[in-house]
Amino acid sequence: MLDLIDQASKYLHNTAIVADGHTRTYEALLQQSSSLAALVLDDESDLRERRVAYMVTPGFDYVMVQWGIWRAGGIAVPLCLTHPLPSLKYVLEDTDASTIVVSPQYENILKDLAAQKGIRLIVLQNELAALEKVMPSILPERRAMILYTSGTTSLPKGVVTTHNNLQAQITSLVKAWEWSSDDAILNVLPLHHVHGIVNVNCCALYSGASCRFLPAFNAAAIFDIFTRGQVNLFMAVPTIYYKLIAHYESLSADEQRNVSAAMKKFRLMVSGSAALPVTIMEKWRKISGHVLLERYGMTEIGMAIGNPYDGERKAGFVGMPLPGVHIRLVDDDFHDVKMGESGEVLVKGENVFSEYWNRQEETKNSFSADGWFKTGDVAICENGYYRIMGRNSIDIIKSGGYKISALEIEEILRTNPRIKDCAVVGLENEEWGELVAAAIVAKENQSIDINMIDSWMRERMPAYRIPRHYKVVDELPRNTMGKVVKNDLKKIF
Ligand code: MCA
Ligand code: AMP
Repeated sequence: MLDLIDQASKYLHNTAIVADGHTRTYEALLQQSSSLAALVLDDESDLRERRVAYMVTPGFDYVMVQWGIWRAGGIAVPLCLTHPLPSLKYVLEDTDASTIVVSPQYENILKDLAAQKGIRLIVLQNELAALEKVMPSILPERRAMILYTSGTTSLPKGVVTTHNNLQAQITSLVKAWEWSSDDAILNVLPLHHVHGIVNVNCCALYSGASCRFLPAFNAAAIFDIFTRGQVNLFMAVPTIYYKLIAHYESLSADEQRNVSAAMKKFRLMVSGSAALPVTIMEKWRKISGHVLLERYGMTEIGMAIGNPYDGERKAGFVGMPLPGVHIRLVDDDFHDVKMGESGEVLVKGENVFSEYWNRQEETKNSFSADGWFKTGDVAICENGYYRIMGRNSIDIIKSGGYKISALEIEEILRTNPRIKDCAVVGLENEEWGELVAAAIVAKENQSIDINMIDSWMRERMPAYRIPRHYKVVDELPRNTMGKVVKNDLKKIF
């Protein structure tokens, strides 16, 4: 997103990143990302959209690598830091990555795989030596990033955004939420999804603001940063607000007073990635003095709808279309529904992604004939405010803010030699939004040990996708067509 990088020269001496006790300026980001670009380019002049994957801890190096890949003309593919090897392998193979950049602690995880596949592995050491190289000129239509999202297919799809898409996603939020160079935000979100990458990192850095990182989510460390007055903005998923409230309730009265007083000075607090329960919104208002700004987005479109920065933020609603984003609600025949009726959310605008990586057919099917992206989410609009009612597909689960495909988990479970059949559903849960649950039918003469299945799954999937409830059943509830009736299945848990 080269405009983002051009912007940095306006704020050379501002603090860009604070992480691991180090403070780094925009000047350092420009200088080091240029060296990284020269390093990945090697003897070439332009990466020409080659995919560069990176597994780098949140902080200066993460942003430096991302910017370096963009400056060299590559497509940035951030890897999840907690994915087990099979998931990482899938992304590297699907994108056909030519290079992987890693923080030293991830070298051992990827070294053999990289060697096997002939992928160049760059291990970040200390500061990069200054390398001079002329950077390629990059048109905004060029593809910039691939993020993986689970959907209604059994395998995750790579969502491709161009520099232009990212620019539109960032500028829409910078305008709507009045970002400025006086802002300072804390980022505790994973950096392989839009929420952490675009809404927090890119918006902050586009504005000349500073972005502070924690290595992982930790409620006590977050409140510590809040009470030191080090940030004035915070954005998170509902599960994080739930966990922060739980931690707050465990504090002494004095500590609570300190945290509350600090939070009252914030400029803005935002929730998104999953529906914000009204109970969490209300509790948070009591302890922080903030009415959370709830917004709605998706990997394919960035942010689309948000409650107003100035104006009423309605509990249970996600607000109005964000700047530059067009929204329609339609019925099954793609006709606009009447005001107050529910319909599928369609989105158009420069913010909308270009394609699913190497999946032409799925890309085509995800747009209407006249070019509107079909989100699969159902909403109604009342007095100009949109309310998300649910999703078209029961096979998409949202847990901890992560989108999870029930079909993907089923596919893996079915490869277990003891399992004959299975079905996965999401169960409503206050903390996680939904919890993943799996019903399993054993193969004849096989017994199922749930603990064994759990460990077996953990080698194959990240923790957030692991079923939290299992039930061994004789058969799955099916309709007359033989299809599993997932709503009936939910009742047996
Ligand atoms: C982790 N655990 C879970 C789950 N995840 N249990 C049930 N359901 C889950 N989903 C368990 C772990 O197995 C472990 O328990 C314990 O919780 C702690 O695990 P850990 O991985 O350390 O979890 P955490 O660090 O406490 O994570 C909670 C979290 C995380 C911080 C809320 O889930 C998170 O960062 N979520 C944000 C995801 C996000 O950014 N989504 C945006 C994508 P045990 O030891 O027993 O196993 S959506 C997006 O980008 C769109 C565009 C949008 O609209 O924003
Ligand atoms: P992802 O594909 O991981 O980006 O997740 C996008 C999905 O998260 C959307 O399609 C919605 O189903 C859901 N989502 C995001 N924000 C909200 C919100 N504020 N309320 C309800 N659902 C949301």
